[in-house]
Amino acid sequence: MRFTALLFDLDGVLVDTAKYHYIAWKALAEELGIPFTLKDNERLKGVSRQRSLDIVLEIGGVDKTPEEREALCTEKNERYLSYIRKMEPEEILPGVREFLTEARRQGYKIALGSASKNARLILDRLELTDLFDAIVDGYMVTQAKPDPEVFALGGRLLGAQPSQCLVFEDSVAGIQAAHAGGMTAVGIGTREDLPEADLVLPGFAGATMEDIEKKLLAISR
Ligand code: B16
Ligand code: MG
Repeated sequence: MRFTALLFDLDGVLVDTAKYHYIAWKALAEELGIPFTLKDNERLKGVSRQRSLDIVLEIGGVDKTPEEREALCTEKNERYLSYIRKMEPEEILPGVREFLTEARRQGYKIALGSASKNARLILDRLELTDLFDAIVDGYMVTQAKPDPEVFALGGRLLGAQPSQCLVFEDSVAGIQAAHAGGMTAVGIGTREDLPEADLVLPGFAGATMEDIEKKLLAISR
């Protein structure tokens, strides 16, 4: 076993919260008279709440004071939370629970590495919290991906060296963060979207760590 620690991004890897972020940002953008599309929403993935608001305001060419920005972030988050509080375990992406359960059984340590300040609430709603040895969320880091901070802290909390850490990520910035931290990155999505990933999987349905380790070993030879 080359890897001892598995680090998971949340949105887009374990669950699709992007759709709730989209509904909440779109409602806010509409109030401000800013057009906001699903394509625009792609730019917010993996990005912090404050930076997401900056992007929305940039799209509309709208300027706001720091106080107004703070209030808008709060408003967006309240709307987002109204959906998150109603999430059900059925919303976990296919194969994720089985993959985490089996990896734990095999002795891998597991951490979350998310930019979201709502990460703990989401894991609780999905009844996934008990499967994690460590949780790093948006409250615990100051630098956003592609800075490696979120994964470096996760690896440390699991007692693993970077070379022993395998990161699962759906965003380009997240893959770059893993690499900047000296870790190996599995992209969840398509090779076209994640060209820098060491390996790409469409999702966790049918995935096993044996298979992933074997494929990564073959590539590194
Ligand atoms: P919150 P991840 C990220 O989660 C989302 O992809 C991103 O769209 C969001 O703005 C960010 O969390 C902050 O979320 O407003 O809940 O603090 O992909 O890093 O798990
Ligand atoms: Mg993500």
